[in-house]
Amino acid sequence: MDRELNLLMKNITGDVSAVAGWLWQRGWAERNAGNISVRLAAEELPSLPEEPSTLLPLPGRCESLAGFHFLVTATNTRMRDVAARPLETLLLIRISDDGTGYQIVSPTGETDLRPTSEMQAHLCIHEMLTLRRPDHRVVMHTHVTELIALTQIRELCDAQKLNSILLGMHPETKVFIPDGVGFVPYILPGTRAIGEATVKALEDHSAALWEKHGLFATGRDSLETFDMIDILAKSASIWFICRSAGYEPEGLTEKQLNELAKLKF
Ligand code: 2HA
Ligand code: ZN
Repeated sequence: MDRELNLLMKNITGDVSAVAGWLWQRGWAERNAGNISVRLAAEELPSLPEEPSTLLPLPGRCESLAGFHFLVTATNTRMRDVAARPLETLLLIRISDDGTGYQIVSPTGETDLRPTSEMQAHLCIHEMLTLRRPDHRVVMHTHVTELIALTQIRELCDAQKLNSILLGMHPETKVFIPDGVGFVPYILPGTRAIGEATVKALEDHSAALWEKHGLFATGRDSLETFDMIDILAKSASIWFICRSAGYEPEGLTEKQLNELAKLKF
């Protein structure tokens, strides 16, 4: 591999591979569960050699992302392998100038690796983020057991009900995820329809919970995005622990939540 490209890949894959390992260790990434994409900033991409590589079709047109580079987990990749072998499991791609296709920049040469099966959702979300929240460059999807379990309870399948639980279980949740999560009713994964529904849910939230499937979260970097997922999982665990012990958790009061809303970090 070209020396400059190799160095670039080492720099940009470090945090993603660390987080991939944590997702696996936390039990939120069974088999090939989960996927991560990062929109790269121009300054992260020192003049890469213009190697002609095959133009591959994107699942849907996304003109507003034309020319952007993304680091993205390959389909059928295990998070534990992303942690152990990032250069063999992460793709660096460039969206074509007309937004209909992409080229694989790394690895160089012929490769069977292709972007995540949830690429549609990732691209739809990145399109929305570049317009509404351009500092959020990371999109992370993972199967957080505790959060999925909440969506197996029909009466909780509603953003307001989920947030009244999640925000009330621990002060940190209100402080770091003040708007809580959006909710996406069950839709077949890997489709544009679920991508569009997720974009809608993420317009007012930094995370969206897919019914009976998992979480999509966005953030400025991989570590911040992981932290948010971790905090949400903690809240859900506290709720289940109280319920399993036979008690209805009290939750923080309105006054306590209002106080926390004013805290600055
Ligand atoms: O990447 O998690 O939703 C595998 C999945 C699909
Ligand atoms: Zn999934």
